[in-house]
Amino acid sequence: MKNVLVIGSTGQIGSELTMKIRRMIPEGNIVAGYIKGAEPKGELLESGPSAEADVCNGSQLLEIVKKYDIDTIYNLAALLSAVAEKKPQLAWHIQIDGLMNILEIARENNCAVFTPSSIGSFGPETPRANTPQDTIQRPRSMYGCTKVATELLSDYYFHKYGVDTRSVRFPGLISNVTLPGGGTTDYAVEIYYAAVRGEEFVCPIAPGTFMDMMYMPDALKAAVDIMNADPSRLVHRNSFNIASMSFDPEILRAKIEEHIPGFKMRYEVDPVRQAIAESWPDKMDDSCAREEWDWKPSYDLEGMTVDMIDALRKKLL
Ligand code: AKB
Repeated sequence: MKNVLVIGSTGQIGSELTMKIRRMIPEGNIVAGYIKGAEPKGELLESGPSAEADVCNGSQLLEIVKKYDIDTIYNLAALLSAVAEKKPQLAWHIQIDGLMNILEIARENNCAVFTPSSIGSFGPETPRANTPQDTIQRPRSMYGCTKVATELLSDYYFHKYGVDTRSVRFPGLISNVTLPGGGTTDYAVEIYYAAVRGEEFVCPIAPGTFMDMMYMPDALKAAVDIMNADPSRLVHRNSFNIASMSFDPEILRAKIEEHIPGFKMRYEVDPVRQAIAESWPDKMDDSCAREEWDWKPSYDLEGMTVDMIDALRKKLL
């Protein structure tokens, strides 16, 4: 990995991943790819090259790959689960037609490709506890359908054409730089913003609904480590279960209240998000990632909560 294109560089993951890779490879061309209306600003704009990179525009992507001699593409363009239920055709177009554009460019230009999958690739028939690496994947959401297709297409390009595709199944990601937009797990980010602002939080997910979650620094480490992993050790490719913590809204509320006494939360359950959440694993088994590329998270719920509150106090107050 030397010259990298991050597609979706201004999103929740991209804004932090681009900066991390720029710090890791200061001599490389680390291009912040964006779409119109979501242009990079501030440090992201000033610390390296940026370019309009719409996944649905193959010739635009090809031009960037040639101009910057790109060898690795992080494809972070996606509509998240709740939004994808409102715009299923658009979600398919971005997530699958866009992926095909990227994989074809990667095949012709010898690029490695990371396209994240998600806990959303599982469905109601999947075992919810210690969800195995290789198991039933029959999601009922459009987001899930695109994530299963992403895993299959990425493996197809590896087996048929030798394209170096690798990825992970991200849990819900909690971060303090860029807000997520339109996901089922967004509540676990928004709750911290409300708590630090001293506001009551209205939770769209019902008590007792457990989902896998992860703090952004661990997610970024996974995204980098999987692409740097020794390929001879990889039995799997698309995509690895990775896990670090699992909680329901009550456990999260109680943990935040330990640090912000008096924090209040009430429930207004969103039926679309709740149905999706109930079809997702409680906790994935990530032993294959641990064995094949030494995956190990650093943050638990306590460590993340301390860091989130500290970062948000500096940002918001
Ligand atoms: C979502 O909630 O849609 C995403 C995800 C878990 O993939 N955060």
